[in-house]
Amino acid sequence: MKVAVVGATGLVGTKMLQVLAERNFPVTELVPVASERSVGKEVEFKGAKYKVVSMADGIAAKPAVAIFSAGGGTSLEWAPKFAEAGITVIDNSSAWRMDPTKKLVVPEINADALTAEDKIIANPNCSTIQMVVALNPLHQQYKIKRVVVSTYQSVTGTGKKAVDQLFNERKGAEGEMAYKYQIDLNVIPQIDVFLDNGYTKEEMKMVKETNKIMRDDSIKVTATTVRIPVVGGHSESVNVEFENDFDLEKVKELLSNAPGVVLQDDTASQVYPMPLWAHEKDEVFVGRLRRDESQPNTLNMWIVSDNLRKGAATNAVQIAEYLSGKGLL
Ligand code: 2RA
Repeated sequence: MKVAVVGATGLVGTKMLQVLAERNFPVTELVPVASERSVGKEVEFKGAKYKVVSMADGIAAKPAVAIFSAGGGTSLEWAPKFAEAGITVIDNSSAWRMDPTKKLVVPEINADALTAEDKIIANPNCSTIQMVVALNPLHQQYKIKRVVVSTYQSVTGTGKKAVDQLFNERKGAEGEMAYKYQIDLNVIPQIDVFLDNGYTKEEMKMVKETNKIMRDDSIKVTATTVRIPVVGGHSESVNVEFENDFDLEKVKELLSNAPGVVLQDDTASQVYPMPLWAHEKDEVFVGRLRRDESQPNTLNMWIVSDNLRKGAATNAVQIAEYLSGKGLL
């Protein structure tokens, strides 16, 4: 299958190539696409070098699927052009996520909604993906009423410039700033821009995307999203109130058997999810499971995942795998 990766030279695009290769997605020809200033650069895929082409040449190459990670503006402009040419777009930007005519997909939860007519498919925000993968099996069993989440997000979620800022600061070197403030030895309680309601855009993504992916607008979500000087993945402290009471052992069993989830919950041995361990892994790691003793039917959990993998590249490639497996491409 001919596969285009749009935004192939960025942090997520590079990870897309790595994940496509690792998972042995049946790529017969790779079409790396990027903005004009990257055209002609080379990217590596399965040991071979490929020249980056322009958007127009990417469409002309007629791939079956194009995985976009090129920012919202580019996606708004170009995804419809790819789709009109019959190419299925899986888009990692926020451009189409809340469009009611587009599906927002986490394969473990709602891939069954996909049809051959879906030509632009949205990949959710990283912090939302890892949370819903862990919440969905519990929602099926106990029905979630409300979620209170605080995140501890890796600088890789911002991109290469932010990773460089962190390591420059650590070395004491001058460099460009991705954030308004120093990130090393700091915590920044702002991810993306502030909205009129006082929340950030990232926080409201966690609210709205959760409802859409889990196909249940009755789930109430409130979020505080925070940037920390870490590169391995995003961590989340999640407090979940259920309609029904739960048994903690049964919760552990449900999570152990849930697709894409790894239970890492052995407090006696001080084993719990950490970005250091989640880095370069495709799963969502869950631990620190305990009853919230301050109110009934409420659980505390700690969720960690590599945001560039399950939070971006892996989820997008899994969507492509689903489409390919069902003959929808
Ligand atoms: C972040 N959620 O971590 C974003 C990336 N999509 O900033």
